[in-house]
Amino acid sequence: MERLSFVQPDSLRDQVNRAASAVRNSTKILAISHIDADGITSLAIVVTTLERLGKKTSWRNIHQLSSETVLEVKTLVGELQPDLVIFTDFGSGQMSLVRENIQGQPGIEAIIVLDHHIPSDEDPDSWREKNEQGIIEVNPCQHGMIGSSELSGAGLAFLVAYAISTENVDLSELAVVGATGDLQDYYGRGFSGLNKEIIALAEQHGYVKVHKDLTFFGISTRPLPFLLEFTTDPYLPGITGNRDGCFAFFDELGIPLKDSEDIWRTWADLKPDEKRRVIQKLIDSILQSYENPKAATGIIGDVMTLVRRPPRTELRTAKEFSTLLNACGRNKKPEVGVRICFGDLEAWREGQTLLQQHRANLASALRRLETGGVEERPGMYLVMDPETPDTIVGVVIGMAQGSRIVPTDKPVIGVSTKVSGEGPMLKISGRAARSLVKRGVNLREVFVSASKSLNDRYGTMVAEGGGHPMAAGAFVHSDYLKEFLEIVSDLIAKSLQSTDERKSEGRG
Ligand SMILES: [Mn+2]
Repeated sequence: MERLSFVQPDSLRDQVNRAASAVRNSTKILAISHIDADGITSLAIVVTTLERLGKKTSWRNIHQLSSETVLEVKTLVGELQPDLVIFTDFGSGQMSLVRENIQGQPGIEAIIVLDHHIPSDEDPDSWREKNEQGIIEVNPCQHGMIGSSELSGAGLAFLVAYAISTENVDLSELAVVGATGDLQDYYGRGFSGLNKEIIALAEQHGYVKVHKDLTFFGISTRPLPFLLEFTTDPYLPGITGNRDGCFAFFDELGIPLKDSEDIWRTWADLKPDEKRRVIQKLIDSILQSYENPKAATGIIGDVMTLVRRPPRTELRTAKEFSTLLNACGRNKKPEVGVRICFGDLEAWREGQTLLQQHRANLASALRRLETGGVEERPGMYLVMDPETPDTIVGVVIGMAQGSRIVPTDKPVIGVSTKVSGEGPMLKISGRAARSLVKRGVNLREVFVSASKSLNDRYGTMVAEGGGHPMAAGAFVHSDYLKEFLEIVSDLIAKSLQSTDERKSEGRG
């Protein structure tokens, strides 16, 4: 049986195989990827595969593929003279940049783009044309799949690796970590599509075990009381952020916090009966304080244990592994994350330090937000914090929404006015609750069309948007920020209003 027979439709499988043969035919490769956990794992999968093939490989993570950063890639191409350039976890939305700056550079025989974000080329069949031009674009969105939930960048990189050799099956672990980092399981509600197939393969080969368990962050590393203290999704009244409340919680249940050797117990150390009692009490407390009983459903879900990784470490569950990698990326050390994936112990230690810093940064940003850092506008809750670095603004607003510090009836838009690079571009992040997306709010479209109208108005590139309906981002020139936010607020307000009208018409 063909090893990739689970990859459907055939057109996608052919495209994966095409990428695999372009890799085999190359000699010197430059691999470029995004800095989040999915981008880091995608890159680690690609680089490991290339090194196993004995190819000369250089790699680099970049924050976002933009008109500025593509020039860095162009320079690298000039220096390294690769015959193949591989982009992972971005590229489909920046195809014109790739065409203009990378294609046709001396020595380049082929370009591979492995992406799962919505492509910028409107023609869904455009990948066929690009094959002829030496750009092999593999994107599940072009084959009838949903790129935000059915396949991650790392999953796609894994499919190519597996097409090259079944011995790369161990890399399925990293594919699971990448998909988890991109929240493709929708907060523990379960994986679908090719993600599910890859997980089944990883399970079958003994790399991953999926079981229903508490979905909170830190079930294999955090001492019990701190596990609850830092839980923000859902926000646990009287428990989240309340250390005494956490101790009292376990005290009331008569569950010891330390073992016989005086070592903190983690969730993974609890007996089944103890777990049941804790879960029951958590559900009771959520039901008491939330109008919607659904708030309690997300606390139990599929947990992916990486059974070959050391217990009581961040590498043991896909969720914590991906958080560790995200911490590296957000602290501008994505290469440390890639090296952690390679199994480098020193990098792992450095990553742990970055994770601690990252948590401290998040906590202080949330505290500022809670104490008056939110402005309500017609179409959004706006968070403009000069202290929050642009690398974490997206997570901060996501957590603020998850923990209901910011209401969910409108999207939350975050702006970091603290620019990390030299340039004048500011980073904007947006998050919309699932219920809003169901009602038709699409943040990606809003950011893309707001950028387009500004660019058209000024006849030059002042803004660039992209992402997913529920989580999107944009880069905007600082001089045009005010205008951009006004357009965004108007667009969202209109789309909320039109769904309200439809609703009331439906009722009448
Ligand atoms: Mn991704």
